[in-house]
Amino acid sequence: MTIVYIGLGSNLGGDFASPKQNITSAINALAKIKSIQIIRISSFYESKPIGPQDQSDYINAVIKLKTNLDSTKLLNSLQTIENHHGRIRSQYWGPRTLDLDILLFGDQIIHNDRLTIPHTEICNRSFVLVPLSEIEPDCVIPEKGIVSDLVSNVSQAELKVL
Ligand code: 5RU
Ligand code: CA
Ligand code: CA
Repeated sequence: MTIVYIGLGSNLGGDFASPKQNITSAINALAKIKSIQIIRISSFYESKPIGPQDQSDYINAVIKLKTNLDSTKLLNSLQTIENHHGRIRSQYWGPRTLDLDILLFGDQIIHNDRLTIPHTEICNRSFVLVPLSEIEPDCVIPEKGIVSDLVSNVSQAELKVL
């Protein structure tokens, strides 16, 4: 079994859902997969978009799970869930109904066509570090450090707990 941390984000509703409902629905979809057990769920955080700013505010969260899937199979499952939530890839870094990122996959360092783990920007983004440190302050990010130390180096004023 591998311990995995997933970052969730949404800043678009669909016809029937809000960003917050998209995050909740994605967690429920993950919980239904037999080879995945959810261990912890952070609070939901609202923040202004970072990167391209001509889009709506985001809801972000982080979950901890256990799985016997390999990283590629887990990625396939995440992308299926993104697609079921109406994810359309139009503009890079543009608005999305659902974004599911593998932040950490055990202690593995993975570089292939589809995955870079640890997620490259994990230590610069408060909307990832703050929820991650809420559920796992002692978490070690390979080659970067301990989450509770990293979080003190990012500005988190703009993050609002829901
Ligand atoms: C450049 C800098 C591009 C930071 C991106 C999210 C970035 C976001 C999100 C918030 C993006 C990638 N802003 N901007 N939450 N994703 N608040 O999940 F993150 S686009
Ligand atoms: Ca992504
Ligand atoms: Ca992302």
